[in-house]
Amino acid sequence: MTDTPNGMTRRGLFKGSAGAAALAAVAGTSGGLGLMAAPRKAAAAGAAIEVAPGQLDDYYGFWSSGQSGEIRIVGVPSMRELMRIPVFNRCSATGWGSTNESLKVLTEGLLPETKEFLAKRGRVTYDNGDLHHPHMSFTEGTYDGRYLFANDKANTRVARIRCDIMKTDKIIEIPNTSDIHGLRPQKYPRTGYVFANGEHRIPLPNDGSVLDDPTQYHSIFTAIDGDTMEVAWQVIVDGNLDNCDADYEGKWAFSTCYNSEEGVTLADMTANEQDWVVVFNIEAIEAGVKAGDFKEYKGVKVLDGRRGSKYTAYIPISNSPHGCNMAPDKRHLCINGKLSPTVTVVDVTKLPDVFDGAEPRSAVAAEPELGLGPLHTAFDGKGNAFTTLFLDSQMVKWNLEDAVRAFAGEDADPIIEKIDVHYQPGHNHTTMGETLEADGKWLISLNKFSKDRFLNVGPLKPENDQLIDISGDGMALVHDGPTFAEPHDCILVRADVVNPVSIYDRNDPMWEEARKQAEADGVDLDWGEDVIRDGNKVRVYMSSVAPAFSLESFEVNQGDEVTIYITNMDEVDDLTHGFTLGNHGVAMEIGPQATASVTFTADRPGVHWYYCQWFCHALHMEMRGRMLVKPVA
Ligand code: RUQ
Ligand code: CUA
Repeated sequence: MTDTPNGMTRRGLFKGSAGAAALAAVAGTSGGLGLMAAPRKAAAAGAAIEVAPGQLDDYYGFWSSGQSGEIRIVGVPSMRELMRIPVFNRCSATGWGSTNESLKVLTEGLLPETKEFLAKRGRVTYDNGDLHHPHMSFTEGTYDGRYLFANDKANTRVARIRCDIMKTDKIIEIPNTSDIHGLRPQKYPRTGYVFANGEHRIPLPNDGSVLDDPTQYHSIFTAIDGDTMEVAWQVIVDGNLDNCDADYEGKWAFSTCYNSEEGVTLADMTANEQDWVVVFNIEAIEAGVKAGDFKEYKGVKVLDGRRGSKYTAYIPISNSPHGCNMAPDKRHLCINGKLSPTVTVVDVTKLPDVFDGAEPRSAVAAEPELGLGPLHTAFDGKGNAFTTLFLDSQMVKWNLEDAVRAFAGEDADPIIEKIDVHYQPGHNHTTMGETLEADGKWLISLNKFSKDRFLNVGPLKPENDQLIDISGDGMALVHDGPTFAEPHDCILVRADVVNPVSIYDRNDPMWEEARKQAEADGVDLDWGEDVIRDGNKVRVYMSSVAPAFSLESFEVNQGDEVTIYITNMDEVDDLTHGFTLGNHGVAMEIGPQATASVTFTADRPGVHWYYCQWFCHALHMEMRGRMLVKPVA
């Protein structure tokens, strides 16, 4: 243990109800809560990891990006960033947020009152998102390569990304709750449900009739049907909801609560010595839905899961738990203490007894003291766990069975090794670590601060994602990877599980509306080049084959609402074209064999060039044409 200047042990500071006050005090004297642990030298200098040019990575990493609102695909172990998938953000390159196809995804799932709120401001959707948790769909306890799901904490949404084309295909806003944080797919028998936590408590309904009476605020747990992307049911809970996970038998879902106090200020929220993990009994909830034991709010079946309900159990956990991670041994759920130096291990085989009235803490199988600020835990599939220690800036490797034996009073030390990470780790993740196929090869530490690790780029510094080799007995840090704001979380998926296409299927549902419109206009969407006038609406159809658009010019009148449909008829791997219309704020990607469309008002008389912005050919610069806008006299 390390002594603080005032002589208290640092570990002692975070025990008990004085934790929050102590945190605040330390933050005040050392220039920030995050940086209290002095940087130390890396413990194990591993061999540099090298993936030779042209050699492929073994794993797809799917990285979230927090307030950037997108998902990033990173090759592991090379840590090369391979692609970005726009989700809740706008994208200048691909036109996500301005093409008709993306606007359909970004608008169709919004609640009516949100559409109205935005319309009054001349907007159709939000421009930002806060994407924390990307997770893949499961079949029988492991990834199945169909979809990714992700939350938007900023605007209470959940998105689905198709892994065949790596594009977002559905976004829904979750009613009756506020600020979706924890998100996990059901692991068994399949996804199935996608579980989503409303973190911040709000009144239900939140219509202004209740304002400053926090006793009437609620947090709500939501189950979304991952196939239809509709809300299946919701459960009201006591306290709040932070992170969540699901078991490997399809029986339970779990969420951490750091605000059992149901407070609205920092002091309120950290007052209690204990908070809890709430266990959702899926079978009981489904029976309750069938039996009509719910109230409907905004068309959603909402069940009451507050204490005493048959749908939930509340297991006390030391002050303000955060991460919630189910081990691939199918048995142990790890709840990370945050303000407590412990990880609480719940034995899920004991949960039926708890629902039958056994004392909730009787399900606790271990509670190892690991270090300061445990936030998230990952697994190697060999019985070991890796927990991030935010305040210690360390990764700790420990053994689950030894922790259980120590808790039972046997002479066992679960801690195997600690290494320094740089600095202040949040999430970590192991290869296939949240599945039954956890393979114990690599571990990622997503560090919130990079400080002195890279060239100074100004006051805003990158985060630092570190790669750790866990294939041997110990941990070896092998790579530092700076990242832009702010990869909260990632998953590492074996490459053979993910099989994206290289060329679109002409029948892809993404451009269904364009297909219907072309049919109504009697135009061949594939090869047609037509200008259809429909009142002051003008629809322009053209195809692109390197290095030319099939229309070298078209003419419209000032004030026309113009929709451009472009089909890329190239059938060649990696031959994406673009369409950028000068001085109109219009740009979009058109992948091989895809159709994309964009609508704008042609209000600037004159000649406007459009060009392809994807370097596609030696004559790429010449791949352009003119829009002639005739002034209205
Ligand atoms: S949880 S702060 Cu992923 Cu650590 Cu969002
Ligand atoms: Cu097509 Cu550049």
